[in-house]
Amino acid sequence: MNTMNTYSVIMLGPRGSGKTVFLASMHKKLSTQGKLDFFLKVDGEEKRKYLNKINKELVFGEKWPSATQMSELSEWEFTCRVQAKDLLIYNACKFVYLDYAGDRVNTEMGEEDEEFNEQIRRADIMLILLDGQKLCSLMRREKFGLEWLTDDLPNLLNVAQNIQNKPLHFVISKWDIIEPHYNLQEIRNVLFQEESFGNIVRKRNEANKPIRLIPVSSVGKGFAKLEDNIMIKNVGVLPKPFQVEVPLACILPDIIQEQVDELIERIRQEEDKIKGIEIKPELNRKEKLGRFFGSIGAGIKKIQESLPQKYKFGENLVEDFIEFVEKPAKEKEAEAYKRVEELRAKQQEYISKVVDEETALKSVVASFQSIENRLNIDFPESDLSKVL
Ligand SMILES: Nc1nc2c(ncn2[C@@H]2O[C@H](COP(=O)(O)OP(=O)(O)O)[C@@H](O)[C@H]2O)c(=O)[nH]1
Ligand SMILES: [Mg+2]
Repeated sequence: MNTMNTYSVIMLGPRGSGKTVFLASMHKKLSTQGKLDFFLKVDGEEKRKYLNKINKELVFGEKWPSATQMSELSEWEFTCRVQAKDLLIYNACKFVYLDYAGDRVNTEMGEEDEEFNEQIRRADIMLILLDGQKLCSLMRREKFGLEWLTDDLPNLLNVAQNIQNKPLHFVISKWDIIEPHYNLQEIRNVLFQEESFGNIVRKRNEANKPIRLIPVSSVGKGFAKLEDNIMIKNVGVLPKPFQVEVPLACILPDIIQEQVDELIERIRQEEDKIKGIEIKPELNRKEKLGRFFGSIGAGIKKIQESLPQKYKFGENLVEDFIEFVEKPAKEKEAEAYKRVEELRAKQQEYISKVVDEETALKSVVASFQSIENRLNIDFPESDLSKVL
């Protein structure tokens, strides 16, 4: 019997945007036990070998890994694991990435593709890769970039609308190429110039749904350079993957937010119907819980009980989330600094208590929170949830 919690990620990006290299680099960084308290194991010998091969080509090959080798291998299952104090290894949960090859993201794709739509419905989160190389071109108002803005981006956003209320991550690939010239705020401003981007962000802001913009680099600074729009590897430089673990780490914190909010809203509507008490939607989460359950503590307990098994990570977490998410955007960065130590302590406490799958999951969620918190410090512009 396999009861491990599984979360599925639908990953979209046109051909060449960096999906395969990103997965290989994330796998490399997270499959060895390093500074992080958790690690990944890709399911299937063949897939493990494949990712390792891609990574080897990436690091040592004269050329980049070839793009076409793997159309049939589009589903990747990563088991997230923790080594406890007793050195035993426990599984915590599983992430399934569906790599949607670029060709599927085009104007013709849409309602007719039932299988794809079903996969979107079943997914817990959508990850959209924004090609950093194209973004760089766009910043320079070059043809490639403008084409990307007017063709690729609207197509991607078209598909993104179908994910509806689930968390949405825009991951900017090839950040190493952008970073010497532009910062995230500048990139964000340019994206907002595309109306459909602004619209999707606005809609999600109004509905209070998680949305992020996360820069990553599968190779890190100095590994490659762009010459006439061709990506060239510098000789003798080893890759230092940048933030490749961050999108993964933000999945569960964002799912928790979305689930908790959904529950609060459902309770609000029920209370409204049953008792005929009209509860103003603009009350904040804590105020609502207090009104419904007499106290915030009781509300949190109730929320924790009502969450589907797959999203139960402990009362502490629900409370933590409600505390933090209520902070006004301007206070969030300062708050993130304050939370570094607190989260580190929590992480240490949780890892010391790992004795089974359930406690392993709590422990990885605590690690994820630390990583997410670090993102809020390093890139406050990354959070698109309260911008418009
Ligand atoms: N500089 C840089 N180039 C990258 C990075 N990731 C991918 N690339 C380039 O983009 C190409 C396409 O990446 P790939 O993962 O095959 O794209 P996919 O078609 O989306 O799977 C690679 O061959 C590299 O030239 C990165 O992090 N930094
Ligand atoms: Mg690929």
